Amino acid sequence: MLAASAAGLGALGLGGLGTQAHAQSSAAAGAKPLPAVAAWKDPKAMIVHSSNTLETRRAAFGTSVVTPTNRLFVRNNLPAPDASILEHRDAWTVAFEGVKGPRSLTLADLKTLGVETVATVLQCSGNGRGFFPSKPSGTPWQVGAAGCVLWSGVPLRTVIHVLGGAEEGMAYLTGTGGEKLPEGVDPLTVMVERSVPIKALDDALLAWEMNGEPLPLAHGGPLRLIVPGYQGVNNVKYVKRVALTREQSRAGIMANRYRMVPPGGKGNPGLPSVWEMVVKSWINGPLSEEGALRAGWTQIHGVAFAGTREVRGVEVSIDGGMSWHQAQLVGPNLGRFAWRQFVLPVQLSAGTHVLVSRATDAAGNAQPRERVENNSGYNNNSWLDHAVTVTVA
Ligand SMILES: Nc1nc2c(c(=O)[nH]1)N[C@H]1C(S)=C(S)[C@@H](COP(=O)(O)O)O[C@H]1N2
Ligand SMILES: [Mo]
Repeated sequence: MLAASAAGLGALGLGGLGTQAHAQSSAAAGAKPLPAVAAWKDPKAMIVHSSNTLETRRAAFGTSVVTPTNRLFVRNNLPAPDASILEHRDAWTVAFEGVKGPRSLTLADLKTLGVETVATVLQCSGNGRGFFPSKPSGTPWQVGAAGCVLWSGVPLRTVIHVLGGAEEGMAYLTGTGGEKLPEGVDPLTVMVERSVPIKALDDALLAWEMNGEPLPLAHGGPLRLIVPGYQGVNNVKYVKRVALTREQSRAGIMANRYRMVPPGGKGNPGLPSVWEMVVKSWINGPLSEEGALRAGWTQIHGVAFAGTREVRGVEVSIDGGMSWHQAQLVGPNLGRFAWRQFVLPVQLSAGTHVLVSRATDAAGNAQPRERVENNSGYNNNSWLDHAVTVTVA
């Protein structure tokens, strides 16, 4: 019986499944070391761009929905605060402003108000920047400045309600990060303070837990503002102030940076900010960069998400986008802010194949073939840029 099934597997060309993982670990051998704040990450799963920028390898996303915390990317604009801020998590204090009863609350206070869990895609707006031929400055992320995370905390709308509700005329929700700012520079040029339209209050969470564990420092512990469906930068870590405001923050990270600046232009508050994420997908396997694949059946798989919208479907092409096949979404569905894994079983013949995926959201928006050119390489959802070329022996 055993012998028969082993022979069957051989006939299916399943002999070489171990090759990829092996080649991956040797590729990581010469890489930069993990920074202290993220020393606990899985080194084989990460690309270390710098001490403040770690990317998940394309081969490391797996086919489950949730991205394990030790494989999730890290992006810090400023060095993370001292680890001592986690010694007394419940004593962490947040100032609430722009409400009828403004005051500070501790994390212990917040924990008495409510608990909810939401799955969201956390993605840096520069994810896919590495595919821009214009080589914008900034980390050349490919696909790995993203992950799907379970966050637990109190809904922000509950806190605002307890504090008497919003003051009249407030248009934005503004979060401020708790980093210690370098001396001798204008705070506005370095502080992490982001504003999002106040409608984000419907879904926003103040989270103290991710993937079932207390928030690690690298991901914003002890407390983080989660704005489901919005680009990573809006999800302020070590949040120390939450304000409902009439205007957007004047901090450089809001006013001039993280804007969709046409090529050659300059950032200014009149240009679109990187807020809601756009429909996007990419293939995570099979990959042949670590050795040729065997001809025969394979399961093409990847991830798809659409910001605040549900993914309606994903099509996959094995000929670079000339013909398309409907992929199957793989469960469980963790809600419209999470990503969906998709799979398409195909038979690949010997030769070179260009695999691409194209997602469509619930409103009918399909992922475009081309990226939108912009100075900083934001919001890249071009299906062509995310193509995977595989060699089959
Ligand atoms: N306080 C604070 N929050 C922050 C940042 C930061 O530097 N400081 N970086 C932002 C950016 S640009 C991204 S992409 C995400 C990255 O989240 P992660 O490091 O948990 O993956 O956090 C956002 N929130
Ligand atoms: Mo980011």
